[in-house]
This record gives sequence, C-alpha cells and structure tokens, in this order.
Amino acid sequence: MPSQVVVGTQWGDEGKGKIVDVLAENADLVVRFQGGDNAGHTVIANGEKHVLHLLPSGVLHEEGMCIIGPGVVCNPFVLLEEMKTLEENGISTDHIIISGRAHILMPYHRYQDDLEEAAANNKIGTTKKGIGPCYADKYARKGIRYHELKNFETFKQRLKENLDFKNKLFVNVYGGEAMDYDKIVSDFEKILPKILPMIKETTSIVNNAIDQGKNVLFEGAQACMLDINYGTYPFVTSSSPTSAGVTTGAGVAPNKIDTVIGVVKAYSTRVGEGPFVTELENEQGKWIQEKGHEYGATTGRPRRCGWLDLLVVKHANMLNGLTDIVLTKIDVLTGIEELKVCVGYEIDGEVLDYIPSDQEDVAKAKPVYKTFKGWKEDITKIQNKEDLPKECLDYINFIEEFTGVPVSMISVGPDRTNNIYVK
Ligand code: 2SA
Ligand code: GDP
Ligand code: MG
Repeated sequence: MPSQVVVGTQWGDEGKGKIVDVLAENADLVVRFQGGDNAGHTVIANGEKHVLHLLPSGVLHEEGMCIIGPGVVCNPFVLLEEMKTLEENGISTDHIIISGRAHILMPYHRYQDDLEEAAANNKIGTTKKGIGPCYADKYARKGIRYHELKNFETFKQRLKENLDFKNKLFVNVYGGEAMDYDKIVSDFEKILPKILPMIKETTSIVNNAIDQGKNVLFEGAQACMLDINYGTYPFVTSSSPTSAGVTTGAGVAPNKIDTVIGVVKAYSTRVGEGPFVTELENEQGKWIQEKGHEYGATTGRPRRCGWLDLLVVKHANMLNGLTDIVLTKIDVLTGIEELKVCVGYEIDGEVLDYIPSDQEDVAKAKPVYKTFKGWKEDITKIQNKEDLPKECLDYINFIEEFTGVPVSMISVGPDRTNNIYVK
C-alpha cells in the first residue's frame, strides 16, 4: 500500500475522516492536498470525538508525520486553535508541518466570503471560511504563501497592497467595513513564533518518502460532485478534491499513486445549494437526517438527504480511477422497508447513464430507481461480510456490480472499530 489516496465520491461527509484515521495507523505520512477549514472530518477514537478542519485526520496517530500540502488554503489562526485543542486533549502536535507553497487564508478572505454570499442572488451556500476568495487570489497571482512569512517586512508590504484593494471592494462595492491593517499585522506577529518552524519544503519530503517505499496517505476533503471542474458548477468548492488533485496539490506524479479509495456513503447527502437529483424532501429524508446525524461538521447546517445515486459514484470512479470502495453508514439504513438506488437520469424523456455537464439539466433530471428490500437486524457489531443480512448484501453487491469497483471495507458505525474488512 505505499501510496494511497482517500477521496469522497459524493458531496462530502461520506466519513473520510473516520477512514483516514483507521488507515493512518500504518501510515508514515498523512497529507492534505486541497481545500481548507471548510472541511469537517470527524474521528471517534477511544470514546472521544475529534472534528478536524485543517489537520489531517491521521493526526491522532502521533508516530506519523502530518502535512498540510501546497494545494491547501490554510488559515493559520484556525490551524493553531485546532492544534491547541488537541494539545489540551493530550495529543502531541509536533508532527505537523506546512508547505511553504501553501497559500495563507487571510482574515480578508473570510470577510469577502461573508459579503459575497450576503450580496449574491444565486447563493452557493459556502461555509463562509474564505475558501473561494483565497483560491481566486491564488489564481490571480495575488495570494500570499507561507514561505513569505519568513521575511516579515515583505509580507507586510504584500498585505498592505492586498488590503488596500480589498478594503475598496468591501466599502465601495459591498457597503461593508474596511479592515484594520495594524490589527492584522499584530495578529500575525503573535503567531509567527509558532508558525515559522512548521514551514517546510514538503514536496521533496513526500516524494522521498514514496521513493523509499514508506506508507503515504493522501486525504481528500469535500468530494467529486463539489469539484471545481466536474461538480455541479457553480455550486462547488474552489479546488479539485479528486485523485488528480493529489498530483497538483501535493506535487506527486500520477504514476506514484498506488491505490485510490473512494468513500461512498450508503445514501446521499448534500450541504449547501445546488441540484440534488435523489433528494428526499419528505419524512423519509428527515428520518435519514436524524438517524445519520446529518449536520455540518463545520457549520452545523442540516445536510439535505436522499437515496444513493450510483451515477454520481460512477462519475467519481471515472474521474478518480478508484481501486476500492469503502462503504460507510450502511447501518443508518437499517429499518427502512424499501430502499432505492438511482441508476439513470431521465431528462426530457431521455435516460442518461452519465452526469450531464450543464447543471440546469441536472436540476431537471428525474431519478430512475432500482428498488431493494430493506433489513431490520442491527448490523453495527458485525465483523464479517457473510454475517450481514441477505438484503444488505444484495445492496452492497449491486453497488459493486454497477460501478465495477470492489467494496474492500464496510463501515457500520462511527467508531474506529466498527468495520468489516472484506477478504
Ligand atoms: P466552500 O466553503 O466555498 O468550500 O463552499 C462551497 C460548496 O462546498 C460545500 N462544502 C462542503 N460540503 C460538505 N461538507 C463540507 N464540510 C463541512 C462538513 C460542511 C459544513 O463536514 O459538514 O459543516 O457545513 C463542505 N465544505 C464545503 C459547501 O456546502 C458549498 O456547497
Ligand atoms: P467527512 O467529511 O467525509 O470526514 O465526514 P464527516 O465527519 O463530516 O461526517 C461523517 C459523519 O458520520 C461523522 O459524524 C462520523 O462520525 C459518522 N460516521 C462515519 N462512518 C460511519 C458509519 O459507518 N456509521 C455511522 N452511523 N456513522 C458514521
Ligand atoms: Mg465533513
């Protein structure tokens, strides 16, 4: 397993954090390659719940190194808060480093996200963490990267130029307030002693580790349907949460990736705006939301719930090159009499077996369902696949058959130990 990628195959919140924590037990390095503190990855270990936003979910295993890679937009204040919380829980944070190439998510990015969402007619439903504005500045080549903190005078100059421009935007366009330059400078001065030693050239560290046959785990945040290119644009995040994102976001060539694990939740959820073909805006949807505790791990927003959409998983397989599926939260479906799985989109009388690129088509698509009989038995303590109820096995086997990807692990509960390893 030298280099493994874990990605979300739907709209995020598939349980990637839990799976990365489990796999990280044997990892020498765990690397985040995209996104920022919009992510909310929940790990339940030894009865304690940890929600990680910027730190890789392998952080609870103190032996491995945790890397915030070049493709991440990293809010240093959130990072330090998260580290502090872990330290208060007795977990060491000495094994965390940040790429000098990673972009600093600045206080003005968050404010811009707030103002833009408030002003938009067509709201995206962002997490308001400043992710879009930070990536926009990166691609406009106005971003400030971590290595720039090493020369604080130059950093201050860059900050001044950027803030002067942002303040005009905030005041003149959005009718907001100007942000105070001196306050931002003094906030950065306070955190420099902690941040500076963490900044490293991570790309060679990661590549050397792979070349030496070490176990490297890449942790995706969000998921394929939120991908900037292949999701339901514009209702997406601003990065590439696919295995391709590893190549640009961690600086690793495609031929260095051995396995790509797609985490598939046994039903669908989406948080934020945008089309959702299998959405259940009824009692059944609410039932899944409550039973699955489907509330945003970062914002607490209720997640929209619906039936499993296998066109979405097929799309994710095409883009990611999945070698395995890890199926999660199938225990949540226990007790539902009849389950549905979407196998096609009917649009203007035609049935498609792929996700159209125009999200207006996606918005009007009617799901074509295959129906499955449900099961009633508690499956949360099961450790062997054969012991699952027949109806549950039928559901899992169909996922494999439709996608052509083997299910190598089945997660039947939120704890580290609630897993079925498929031999
Ligand atoms: P952003 O903030 O610019 O990335 O928002 C753009 C869209 O991406 C969605 N998005 C997410 N969807 C699911 N989970 C995410 N993380 C949190 C969680 C979300 C939360 O783990 O629950 O707490 O609300 C996540 N991050 C971004 C977002 O909803 C927009 O649709
Ligand atoms: P991520 O963003 O993909 O890491 O997922 P989140 O942490 O945002 O949301 C997944 C939620 O489901 C978390 O509360 C997990 O503790 C929980 N979870 C993960 N796997 C399972 C499972 O197999 N069964 C149940 N019932 N809960 C799970
Ligand atoms: Mg999440």
